[in-house]
Amino acid sequence: MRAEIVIDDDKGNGSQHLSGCERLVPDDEIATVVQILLERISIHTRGKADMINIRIDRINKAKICQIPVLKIESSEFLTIEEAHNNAVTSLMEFGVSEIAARKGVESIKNLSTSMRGGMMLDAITGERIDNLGERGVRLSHMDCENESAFLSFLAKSGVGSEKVRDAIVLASKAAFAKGYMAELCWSDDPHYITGYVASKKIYRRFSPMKQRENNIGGRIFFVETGADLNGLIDFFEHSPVLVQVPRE
Ligand code: PML
Repeated sequence: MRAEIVIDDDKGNGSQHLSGCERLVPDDEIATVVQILLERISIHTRGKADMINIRIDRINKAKICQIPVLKIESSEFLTIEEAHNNAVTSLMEFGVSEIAARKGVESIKNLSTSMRGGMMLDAITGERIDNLGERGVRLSHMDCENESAFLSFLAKSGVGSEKVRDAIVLASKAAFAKGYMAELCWSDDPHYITGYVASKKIYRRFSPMKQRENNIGGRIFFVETGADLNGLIDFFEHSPVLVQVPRE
């Protein structure tokens, strides 16, 4: 089963997506997992959400794909500019052109409001190639295969929060897609300034990617020129995956 919780903020002119989380679990764990996700959401919103949507879907177990977790690396820099430049260098190492990498950084910096999903850019030209507007492409149907093994893998890699857990599950799913080349992301959480660049093998964290108190963040997926975009979006949004950590 898939349990998803989404919180929205209704400002009177339609609702704005604030946050969400999901788990893929056997039927008998659904009630526990919904309770855990609700507690997590109430910590996040401190009870201020206008709307909390809980959605439970049945997933065909035979369709779930087991995929490997990305290797985690972390670097700290003195300035945002230095972190951005190093993120660009990493993107280039992962096959993205410099012009596309810089357009990716600028695309997030220039957002006037955070997007619910991510933008897809051609990895060579840096042109936006999806037509999903402000919604962007939103990855879902993903979880780690074994929560305690995953958390111990994260601890050994020197990271630990729920935010990082979810980002690594997401980046690992994205990296498994045909046509994907790399990802750039930083959070819209005003208290969180670490971001990352991911490739098909590595999740490389960079800090600081933005000023504290800045509540704008976003995701860019760099896509191989000529990739099957609809197939890629379908995989991102609908294919169930469980992320595995290396065996001890
Ligand atoms: C988000 O808030 O969705 C993005 C999380 C980025 C996590 C970066 C990290 O610390 O690894």
